[in-house]
Amino acid sequence: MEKPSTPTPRAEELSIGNPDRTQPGKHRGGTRLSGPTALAALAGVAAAAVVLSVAELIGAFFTARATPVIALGSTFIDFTPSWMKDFAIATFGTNDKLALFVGMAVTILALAGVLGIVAYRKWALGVAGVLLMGAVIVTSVVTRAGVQPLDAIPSLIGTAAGLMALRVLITMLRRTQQRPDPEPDHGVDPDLAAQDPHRPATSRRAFFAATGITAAASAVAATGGRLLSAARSNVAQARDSLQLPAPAKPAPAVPAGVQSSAPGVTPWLTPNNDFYRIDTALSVPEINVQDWELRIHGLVDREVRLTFQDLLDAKLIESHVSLTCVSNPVGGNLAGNAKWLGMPIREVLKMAGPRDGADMVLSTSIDGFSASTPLEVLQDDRDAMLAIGMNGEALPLEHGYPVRMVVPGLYGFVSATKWVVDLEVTRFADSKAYWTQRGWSERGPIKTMARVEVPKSFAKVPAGRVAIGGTAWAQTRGITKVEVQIDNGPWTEAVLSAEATVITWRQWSFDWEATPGPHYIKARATDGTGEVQTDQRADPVPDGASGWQSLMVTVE
Ligand SMILES: Nc1nc2c(c(=O)[nH]1)N[C@H]1C(S)=C(S)[C@@H](COP(=O)(O)O)O[C@H]1N2
Ligand SMILES: [Mo]
Repeated sequence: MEKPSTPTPRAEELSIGNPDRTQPGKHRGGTRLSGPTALAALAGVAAAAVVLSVAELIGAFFTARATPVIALGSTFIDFTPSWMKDFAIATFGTNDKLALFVGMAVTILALAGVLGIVAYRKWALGVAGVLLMGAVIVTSVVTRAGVQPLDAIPSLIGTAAGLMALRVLITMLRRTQQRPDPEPDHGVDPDLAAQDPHRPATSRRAFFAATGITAAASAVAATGGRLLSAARSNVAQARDSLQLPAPAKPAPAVPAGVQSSAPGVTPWLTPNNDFYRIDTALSVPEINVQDWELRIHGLVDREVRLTFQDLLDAKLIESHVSLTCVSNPVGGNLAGNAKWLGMPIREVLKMAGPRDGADMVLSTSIDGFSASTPLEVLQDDRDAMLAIGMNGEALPLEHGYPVRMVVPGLYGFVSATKWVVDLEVTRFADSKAYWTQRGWSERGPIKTMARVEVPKSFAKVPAGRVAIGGTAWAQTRGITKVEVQIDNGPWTEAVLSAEATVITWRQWSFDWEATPGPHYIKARATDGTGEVQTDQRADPVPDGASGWQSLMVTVE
C-alpha cells in the first residue's frame, strides 16, 4: 500500500546521483521497501559483474598473470580454514575447485546484493563499498606470486566501470520511485491527472532493461576476456610440441596380466586425462621452459641452478609409479598409475652436496605450495625423480608442466610438488611445508590399501557367479596378498594380477557364488613385509585414511 511521502534525509541522499536535486520534496523513494530493496540488490549484482568482467577483459590485454577472479579465488583459498578445505576435498574430490567457485560466486552475489541496497539507501556508503571491493581485488591480485604492480590496472579500471554502472542503475531505480507532481493548478484533464501521480519518472521496465543489458554485456566481456587469455597463452602449444628425449634407463617391461580379470576394474595404467588432480592452484601455472629454473640450496656445499635444457641433457630414467593422495578416503579414487620420465633427484642432490645434519628437502612450486620430503628417501634407490614426462608425453599443464617431483612410496602432499622451482636442503626441525602448517603430518608414507571397484557399493547383481575386483597398493613394499570376506565368512584369498614393481599398484579379482539377498563384501591387503592392512579406521587427517573397505550389494 502506498503511504504518504515526506522528504527525508535519505531522499536528499537519493538526489546525489540524480539531476532532480532541486525537488527533493517530490521523492517517494524508500517508503515501500520490499520492491526497491530487491531491485537495489539486483543493481548491486549487475555492478559487481561489471567490476569483474571488465577487469577480466582488460586483464586479457595485459599478461593476465593473475586475473581478478583467479586472484580472488586464491585469496579465498588462503583464508579458507583448513577444516573446510579438507571437507571440500573429501566431499567434492577433484571437483573441489568447482565447489570453491560456486561458494565464491554465492558469497560475491550476496555481498554485491548488500552493496546495491547500501548504495540505494546511502550513495556515499555504496561508493565506499565499491572502493572496498576494488581494494580487496587489487590486493589479492598484487599479492599473488609473480605478479607486478601494473597487473593491478585491470582491477582498477574494472572498479571504476562498476562504480559507473552502479551509479546509473541506482539513479534509475530511484527515479522509478518518484512521481511527478499532479500539477493540479494547471487545470489538467482529470483523467490525465489521475494517471500522472502513478507514472514514475523512470519506468521499472527501463530499469530492468538497463540491468539486463549490463549483465549481458558483463557476460560477453568476461567470456571475451577468457577466450582472449586462452588464445594468448602459448605455453600449452609449447607443451604440445615438446620433444622428450629417450630415457638412458627405460622402464622395466610391464609383465602381461597386470590388469584385473574382473570386468570394470580401472585400467592398470591411468591415462593422463583420467589421472586425478589435487592441488591448491586455481589457475594452472603457465611456465615457459626457457624461464624455468630449479634452485637447489640450503644446507649444501654449493648452490646449484638447473635449467630445463640441463634436464633434457641429463641421463633420464623412466619408471611406472603409482601416486596417491593423503586425502583419499578408504575405497576412494585419488590415486593413479603412470609412466614417468625424469632425472633422479639423487643426482641433482649430488651436484649440490647436502651437508651433515640435513634430513629434509623442502620443495616449493612456482605458486607457493611446498612439501617436506625426507632427504634419504630422495637419495635411495627408489629413484625419486624430477619428472618431465608422463605416459610418453610432456607433463600435462595441470600435472606440473614443465617439471614436477615423483617420489615412490610417499603421499603427494609431502613429495609430489608440481611446477617445482626450488629445493631447499634443510631439517624437519627448521621448516614446515604447506599442509604441515595446516595440521597435516610432516611425513607421509603411503598406507597399505585394498580397494573394491566392482561391484559398486549398493549395486544390485544377479545371483550366480559375480566377479569382484579392484586395485591394491603399498608403494615400495608391494602387495603380496588380497583377501575378501563375504558377510561374516572366512577371509579368502583373491587372485592377484601380475605385479609390475613394488612402486606400482597391483590389481586383483575374486569369483563369488552369490546367493540372493543383501550381502557385505570386505577386502584387505597384505604388503611385502607380511603386514596385513590394519582394520583401525582413521580419517585422512593427518597422515592418511586406514581401515577395511566394506560395501553392501543386493543379489537378486
Ligand atoms: N604445486 C603443487 N604441487 C602439488 C600439490 C599442490 O597443491 N601444489 N598437491 C600435491 C598433492 S596433495 C598431491 S596428492 C599430488 C597430486 O598430483 P596430481 O594432481 O598430478 O595427481 O600433487 C602434489 N603436488
Ligand atoms: Mo594429496
